[in-house]
Amino acid sequence: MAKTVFITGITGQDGAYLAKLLLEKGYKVYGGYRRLSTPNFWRIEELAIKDKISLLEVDLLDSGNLIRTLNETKPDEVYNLAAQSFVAVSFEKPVLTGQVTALGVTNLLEAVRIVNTKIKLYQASSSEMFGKVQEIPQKETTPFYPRSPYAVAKLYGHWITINYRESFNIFACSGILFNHESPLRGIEFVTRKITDAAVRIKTGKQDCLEIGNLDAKRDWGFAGDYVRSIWMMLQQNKPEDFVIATGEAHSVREFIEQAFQHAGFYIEWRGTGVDEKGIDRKSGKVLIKINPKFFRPAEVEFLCGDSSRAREKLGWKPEVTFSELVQMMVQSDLKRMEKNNN
Ligand code: NAP
Ligand code: G4F
Repeated sequence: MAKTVFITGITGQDGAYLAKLLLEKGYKVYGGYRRLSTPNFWRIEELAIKDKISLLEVDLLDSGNLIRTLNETKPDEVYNLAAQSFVAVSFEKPVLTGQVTALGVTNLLEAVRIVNTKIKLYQASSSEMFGKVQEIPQKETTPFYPRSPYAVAKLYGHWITINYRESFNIFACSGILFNHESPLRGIEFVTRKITDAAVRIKTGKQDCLEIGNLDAKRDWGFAGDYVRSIWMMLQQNKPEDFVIATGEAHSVREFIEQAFQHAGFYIEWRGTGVDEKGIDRKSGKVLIKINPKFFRPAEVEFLCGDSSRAREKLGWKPEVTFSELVQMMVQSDLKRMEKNNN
């Protein structure tokens, strides 16, 4: 019989890709979205799956709402992808971030405990929990050192998931996913901000890109590859947590250079610190400027993961390389620009 799944955060990047994967596998998919005055379905529309998903208004902050949802949908698997997921905003809205990203997980675990402890649950943990890294590369046994209210909230979500697994024998596990991007990435995250700007500058719709810390390094993978690992984790015989990463770190600076190259610009860097600028070699125009407003009160300078456990036990590996990812995102933004002309 076809399995049933309930995904929180269906309107987000991972929710859209995971729903597509599970529909292809024959699942009946319920997707939870929070109430907004204008629903935010552009990702599942872009993947042409909106009509195949049963959409439900569900908020992680409302425990009764979650209990009723599980009672009505009777899922075999629940994927908790919903969160206040933007690190920068978590410094401005630390309480909201804690309520959604930390306590929201307990609300959902409680719903599973009350409705049916046979439901398998996936929790979206994050490499941000490694923060000020204690070991290079980071793996499942690396000590955590969170550097933002977001990361602290995710760490709570991580440990409460382990606690419900150990206390109530619930099949609950976490994926500690390193940064993963795609054409469906939110515009506020640095990669999509860069690819969108490269295309806008190319088409004369923007003058330059204002950016924060150029030298932060991340282990960037493709979201389509990462949601495969998420599904694989819930198909195991016993619940276990896994690091998911490519094992390569690249700087924001490198991401800019490659993205702008795909848009036809060769960036040369001049100056230092906040006065550093990225200049188009051909025209001499300043295309990149530093704006300290994008610096974080506490920064995560470097993340690079070791996903050996997932590669051995799940048989997972990433398929899209860093260069392919950058190219894919620029091309998709170019296409969008041509289609919408905005
Ligand atoms: P995303 O695009 O920002 O999506 C987050 C989702 O959470 C959106 O659907 C959002 O709804 C929903 N949401 C926010 N508050 C909610 C609430 N109170 N109740 C119900 N839904 C709520 O994030 P993503 O990149 O897909 O990431 C998925 C999950 O993985 C997140 O938990 C994130 O923290 C975690 N993660 C992401 C990465 C990454 O690199 N992408 C890495 C590690 C972990 P709206 O559309 O209405 O805002
Ligand atoms: O793209 P970012 O905002 O992603 P960040 O903070 O690494 O968080 C993302 O990945 C986490 C996994 O490690 C997820 F858990 C989380 O939900 C989210 O998906 O920033 C990446 C880096 C940072 O060091 C930031 O300071 O880029 C730097 N950066 C430099 N200039 C910028 C900018 N980030 C943004 N968003 N905007 C800038 O202008």
